[in-house]
Amino acid sequence: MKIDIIGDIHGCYQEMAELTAKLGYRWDNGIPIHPENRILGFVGDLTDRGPQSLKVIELVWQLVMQRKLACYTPGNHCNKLYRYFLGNKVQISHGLETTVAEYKALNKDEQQSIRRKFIELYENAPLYLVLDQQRLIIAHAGIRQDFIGRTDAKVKTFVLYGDITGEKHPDGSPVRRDWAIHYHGKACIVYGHTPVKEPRIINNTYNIDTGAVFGGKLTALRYPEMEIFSVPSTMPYVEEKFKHFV
Ligand SMILES: [Mn+2]
Repeated sequence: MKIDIIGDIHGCYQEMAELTAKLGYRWDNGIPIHPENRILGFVGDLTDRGPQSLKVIELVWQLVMQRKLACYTPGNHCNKLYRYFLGNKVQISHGLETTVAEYKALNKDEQQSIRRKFIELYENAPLYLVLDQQRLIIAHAGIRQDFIGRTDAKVKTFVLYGDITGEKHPDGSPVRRDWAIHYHGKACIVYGHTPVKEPRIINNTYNIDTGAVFGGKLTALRYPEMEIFSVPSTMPYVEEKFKHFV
């Protein structure tokens, strides 16, 4: 299987379009198509904070549900937006406010259309993707080796939020353990969720969330070649959002 896996987009549609062009996809009728049968993969967190979240949903829905040219697994922001669209009471914060503002600016028919598409995309997505005869796993915040194959609540929390301890840093952000340094599995794990300045590659795990929405870059991993492609972000740079590993 030949797949180009794209990190957390968070509404950065323009960067995503540029990145697919850099990867050799040709935009035909508003859809990126690779001349050599490659597909796209999305690690989740399509929306929130960035300028064009709904356009990203529309495109990923078309690629995954209509054209079967991509695979997608949800992130924590996707999960929250899904609950919002179901009518659940969720806090409109941490970037969801931008997606909701875009949504509210639409007319009723457009609202219904994007809401249905996102619900369909989300409900058809696995908690994490197991691809290429289990040699490749795509999980939003990563996955522990012993969780692979499981889909219970504990695993759901892990793949959406990472290895959280329940504690918080002084700035209110959750404390996350560094699961990747303990990973020794054979499968390659591609994930995002924690913005890093450069892709973090350790023990066959690839964090490709290079903070596009915080002014970093949008990154793709070309599999199985394991080549990295990035485009710079147009968003203002927010240094404190990037995690530095020692
Ligand atoms: Mn996330």
